[in-house]
Amino acid sequence: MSLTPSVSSSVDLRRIIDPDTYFDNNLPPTNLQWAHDEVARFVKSQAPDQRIVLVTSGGTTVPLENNTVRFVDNFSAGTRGSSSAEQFLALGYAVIFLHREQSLQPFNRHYSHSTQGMLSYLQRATDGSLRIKPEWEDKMGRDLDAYQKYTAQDKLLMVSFTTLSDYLFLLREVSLLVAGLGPQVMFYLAAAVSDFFIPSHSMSEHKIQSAEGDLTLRMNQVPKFLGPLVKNWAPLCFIVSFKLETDPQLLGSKARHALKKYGHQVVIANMLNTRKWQVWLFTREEIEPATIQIDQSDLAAGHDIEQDLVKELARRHQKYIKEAQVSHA
Ligand code: PAZ
Repeated sequence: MSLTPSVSSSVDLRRIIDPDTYFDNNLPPTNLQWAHDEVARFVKSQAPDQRIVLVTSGGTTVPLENNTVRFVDNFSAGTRGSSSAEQFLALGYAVIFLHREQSLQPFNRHYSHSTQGMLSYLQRATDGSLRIKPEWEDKMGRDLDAYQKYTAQDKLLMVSFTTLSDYLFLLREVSLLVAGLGPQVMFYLAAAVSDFFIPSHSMSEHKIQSAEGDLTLRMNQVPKFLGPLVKNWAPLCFIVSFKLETDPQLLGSKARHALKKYGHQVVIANMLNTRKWQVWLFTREEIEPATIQIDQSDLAAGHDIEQDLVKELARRHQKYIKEAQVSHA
């Protein structure tokens, strides 16, 4: 069975992959209005000079059927995003955490996806009560305290997505709500967003039937939303995008190409297999990228590369805010 888009005219096809018309041709997520209200409330509750970061995290799914039984997914667990959110909070940022549902979340991330499961952290005490195992008490206590502190201070807002379409609608909504704050807002776009999708009207309505034989999928290219984000939705904000490759020959040129094409502030380049201990930070101003690297032994001892990466980005963001203030004065 072929899922080749049913539209025959190339004019129609161009309309579908145009970022401006994407939102007219695809359905918004059910939590869009909730997200709008919550983000508006969250932004309003912050002090006027509060630095805010939108962290996107985890992978988008691409449904194959409108009544979705099957979908295309990707590898991202949300490690980068959830760890980075913790680091941003520690540096005083208010964090909007736009994440894939069920992916890793700040502070919870060490326990929720443990290979042994949640129960491996617990034991029965002699009096029959349920206790955290002594070896986990300190770490869990610290994570619990941090999570409760930031939540009580209204510094962490979680918004979830599942599909590519959910993600794009929510990204636009949040961008438009925070854009008015200008330079004090950072976008940290670590989510692994699909490059290909099947437009809603080209998808099989119901579960694809195996009785019809082999399945051939034809997917359209996802419109490049970094362009509208940088130019129209949040032109004054500090925007950090990510570039992931598996072929080292491509990484640098693609990172530079993105900076040139979209004109935003930073591209973080990483390779699939080394992303947890090595990233490169590209800007338009610097000819050579800055390398951020940790020892693999540090990683094993609990030092995440995001500590160094986020610290460096926060430093550059502060400079960006200062420069914007000077040029505004
Ligand atoms: O979620 P994770 O920690 O396993 O992976 C992080 C990442 C590789 C998805 C991120 O660093 C990244 O590069 N995001 C952008 C991917 C892209 O090029 O679309």
